[in-house]
Amino acid sequence: LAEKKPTVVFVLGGPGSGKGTQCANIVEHFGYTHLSAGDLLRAEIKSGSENGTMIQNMIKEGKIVPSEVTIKLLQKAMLENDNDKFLIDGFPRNEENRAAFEVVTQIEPEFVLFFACSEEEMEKRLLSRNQGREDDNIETIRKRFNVFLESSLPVVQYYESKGKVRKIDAAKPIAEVFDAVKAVFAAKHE
Ligand code: UP5
Ligand code: MG
Repeated sequence: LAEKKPTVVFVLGGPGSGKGTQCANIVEHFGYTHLSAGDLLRAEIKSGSENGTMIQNMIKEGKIVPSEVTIKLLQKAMLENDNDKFLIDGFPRNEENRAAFEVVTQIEPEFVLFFACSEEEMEKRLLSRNQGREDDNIETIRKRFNVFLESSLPVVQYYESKGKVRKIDAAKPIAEVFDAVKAVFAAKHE
């Protein structure tokens, strides 16, 4: 993977901030491949892998799955894809995730797209999503919010200190959020 030297953009933001929704738009307009760490973990549960039960229990509790597991899935997905630019959605979620990914892959993100949104709005979105996600119930949602504040926001702050964060107001309607996202990617291609 180090030889492939892909371009990576991390897409971060609280649960329900719109990461997946906006990644789909970015893929369409800018030719990235979207890798959602959460989707990869959920696929692992479905495939009946030996880690499946552990992953399922952690997601139900809103906890962060050990980085070896997630990084392996991300690496495999990048190696199996011919594209050289990836959106990594929902990872890294804590300092350990971040540091381990750098050491293992030798990849640093080009920048970090950060979707800022109030908990009130995110809660409303998650409770009305209706996609049958086992973590979209109010008890698990509260846990996810706590983990985000305690463990994931520090990762955003770390990248902020390196000047890599592109912060987006994600509380607006989907099309307006994407206008702001487009401006970030357009600036990159100038
Ligand atoms: N919606 C989206 N944008 C909207 C807008 N602007 N206005 C109004 N509605 C909007 O959107 C959520 C809902 O809101 C949708 O119904 C959408 O239509 C609507 P979505 O785009 O799905 O938001 P997203 O930020 O992707 O929300 P998601 O729930 O996927 O975020 P999480 O970060 O909670 O979930 P993820 O799948 O990344 O992780 C789930 C769990 O997996 C974690 O809690 C953790 O246990 C585990 N995990 C790890 O352990 N390690 C990892 O690296 C990754 C995950
Ligand atoms: Mg998502």
